[in-house]
Amino acid sequence: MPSNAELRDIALTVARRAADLAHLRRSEGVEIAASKSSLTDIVTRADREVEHLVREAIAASRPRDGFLGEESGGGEGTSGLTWVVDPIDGTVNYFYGIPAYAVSIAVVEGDADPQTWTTLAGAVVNPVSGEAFTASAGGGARLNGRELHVNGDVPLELALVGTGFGYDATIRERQAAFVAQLIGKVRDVRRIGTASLDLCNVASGRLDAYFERGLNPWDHAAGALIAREAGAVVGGLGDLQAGAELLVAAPPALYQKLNPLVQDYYSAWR
Ligand code: LIP
Repeated sequence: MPSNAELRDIALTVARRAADLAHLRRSEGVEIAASKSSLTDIVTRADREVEHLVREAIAASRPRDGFLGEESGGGEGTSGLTWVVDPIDGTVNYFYGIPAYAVSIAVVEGDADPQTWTTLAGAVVNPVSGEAFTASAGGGARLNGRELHVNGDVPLELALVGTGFGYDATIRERQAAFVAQLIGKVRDVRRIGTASLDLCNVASGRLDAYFERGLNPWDHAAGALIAREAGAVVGGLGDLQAGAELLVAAPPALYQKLNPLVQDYYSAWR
């Protein structure tokens, strides 16, 4: 079994190659290939091409590992490891040319289920800025090789909080209703549109906290490890691990202040 650091280095090498391709395709113009859960939930030809590159590169390097990708689905392995990949997280930003999208690659031990997996390593690369966020379990988090640490404690009213919204309009309205309740209690809210970068922003102190309901496993697999290794608490709804039901990430003291507000709202969500 390779070390977590070796797995991190594989994730970073492949993520950088994928980011170069995503950036090139963006410069050539982006076409929508299809829509998924709703008309606004789009997939571009580049999403599919980038995921193919990632899947081929990982298969060459780690042929016995499993794979779970946003666009090409799952593939069982025999090694006990599974690579969890979002080829272009922040697809809408990518389509509009907003420079806040990322290649997110994580490797987990166990089933590809956020409730049971153990994340061993991950990399999140922003193709526009070239920023490469990485982490290995127990090995810390880095941005372009520089160690990352979350912000120190801030009172709730001075916290800059990131969040996001789903592709279903009815769900978006309910998520926005909570933001309307929260926004007067914190410094401000940011909706960047890319969960993996939101989690890296918590890790690097560019956000004090982040929460979102409705994320897919590939959206948060790498970013959650990077945030945790930088000192954040990353939790889910109630006793659940971070996942589709809810993800909350913040330094420990702020987590204790923010999480009860988010739990109160989302625990009543039916
Ligand atoms: C996106 C997430 C983001 C969320 C968006 C979308 P995608 O993932 O990263 O946090 O708010 O609605 O789900 O679809 O771009 O891979």
